[in-house]
Amino acid sequence: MSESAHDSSPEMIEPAVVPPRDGRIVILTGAGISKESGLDTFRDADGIWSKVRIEDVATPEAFARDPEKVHAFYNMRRALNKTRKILPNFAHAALSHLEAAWPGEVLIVTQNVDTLHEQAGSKNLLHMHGVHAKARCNFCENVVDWSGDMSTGDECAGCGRAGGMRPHVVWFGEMPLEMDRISWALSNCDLFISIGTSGNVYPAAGFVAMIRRNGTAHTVELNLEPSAGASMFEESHYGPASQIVPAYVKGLLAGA
Ligand code: BJW
Repeated sequence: MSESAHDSSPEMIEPAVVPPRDGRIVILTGAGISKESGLDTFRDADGIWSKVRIEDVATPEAFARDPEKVHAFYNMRRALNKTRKILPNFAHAALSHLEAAWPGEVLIVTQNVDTLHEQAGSKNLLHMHGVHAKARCNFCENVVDWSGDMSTGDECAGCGRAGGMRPHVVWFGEMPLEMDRISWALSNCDLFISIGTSGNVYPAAGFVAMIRRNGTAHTVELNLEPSAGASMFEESHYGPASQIVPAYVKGLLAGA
C-alpha cells in the first residue's frame, strides 16, 4: 500500500496502519523536528553545512589536524544555543505523550545532538550521534556533561590527562552509538516512523530499507518535504513537524 499526502495543519491524521495495542514503535528523528524550536538543520538552504565545510569540523581527521578550530565551531554552537532559549516544541511533546499513552513500547532513536526529547519528557531514547552538551576523553573514553567552552588545555576528570577532551558527538567516519540496541529494535518493531530527517546520512538513512527487506513493520515518513528515501516509505505525511506529528500521534492513539 502506498499512502502519501500533503497535510496542511490537520487536527488529526488517520494512520493507514495502526499496530496491535502491545506493538513496538520505533521513531527515528532528525534535525527537522527541532527546527521550530529554533535550532538549525544541516542540509536545508540555511543549514549548518551551508556555512562550514564538513571536512573542516565534523571528521576525526579535522580534529587531529586542527583541534582548536573544531572546538571553536562547537563552542560557538553551544554559546548560541544558550542565548536562543531553545525549548521543545509540539512535536517533541507529542512523542513524549505517545510514549506515556501507548500500551506497547515506544523507542525514539534520535540523530539529534540536542536534548529536546528528554526535556519534553521522553524516557526511552537513544542518541545515536551523541549529545552536544557532553564531552568525551580521547584517552580514557570517560564521558562528562559539558556546558561551557572546550579547549585542548582541558583536563579529563577521569584520567587527569590534558589534550584529549572532545565533543561527545559522532563525526563522519565514526561508528554511531548504541547500534546493537538500535538494530535489535528495528528488527523487532511493528511500526517505524521517520521524522524530520533528510535521509542522507548512513546508517540512519538505511533503516527504512532494512525494515522493508525484513517486511516486519509498517513504515511512515513525517517530514516537511519528501526525503532522499521517501519512495521507500509505505505512508507519508508532509508539513511542519509541530503540526503533523501531534496530528499523527492523535490518530494513532485514537485507533489503538
Ligand atoms: C523539517 C522541518 C520542520 C526542516 N518540520 N521537517 C557513501 C555511501 C554511503 C555511506 C557513506 C558513504 N561515504 C561515507 C558514508 C558513511 C557516512 C555517510 O552517511 N555519508 C553520507 C553523507 C554519504 N556516515 C558516517 O560516516 C556515519 N558512520 C558510519 O557510517 O559508520 C560506519 C557504519 C557502518 C555500518 C553500520 C554502522 C556504522 C557517521 C555519521 C555522523 C553524522 N554526524 C552529524 C554531525 C553530528 C555532530 C554535530 O551536530 O555537529 O550528525 S552530520 C549531521 O547529519 C548530524 C545529523 O544527525 C545528520 C543527519 O542530518 P538530519 O538530521 O537528517 O538533518 P538534515 O539537515 O539533513 O535534514 C533535515 C530534514 O528536516 C530535511 O528533510 C528538511 O526538509 C526537514 N525539515 N524543517 C519537519 N519544521
